[in-house]
Amino acid sequence: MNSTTHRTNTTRRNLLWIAFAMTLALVGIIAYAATTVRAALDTGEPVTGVTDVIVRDHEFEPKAIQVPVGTTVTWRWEGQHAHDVAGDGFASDVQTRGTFTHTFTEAGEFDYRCTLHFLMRGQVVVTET
Ligand SMILES: [Cu+2]
Repeated sequence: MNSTTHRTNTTRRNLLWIAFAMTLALVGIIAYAATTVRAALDTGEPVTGVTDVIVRDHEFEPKAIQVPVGTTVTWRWEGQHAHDVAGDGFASDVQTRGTFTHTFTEAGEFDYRCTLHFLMRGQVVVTET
């Protein structure tokens, strides 16, 4: 093996290690991102006894509430950035302050989101009285 061949082999081995390490790092980043996104999209158990939802940067608090039919839910903007509330049959303006209200007249699970921020998700569970 002459020195040029040796250098080429060493370079190739180094490149393979770098590719391997980068692949491992990429897999780790993807796994972490998937876990983070899944956690963010999960609105969890709905909170009862609450009709106000705070619109923060960048989440709804609480993420999920449970209210009886006929309840008017109020969203209050408290963040610095613009957000909206968009669900099936209800939608606020994109706004940075103020409130938005919607009265739920039918039972069901109403998912909503902020159309500007993919991970901002919320849910209103409306129960029969
Ligand atoms: Cu938003």
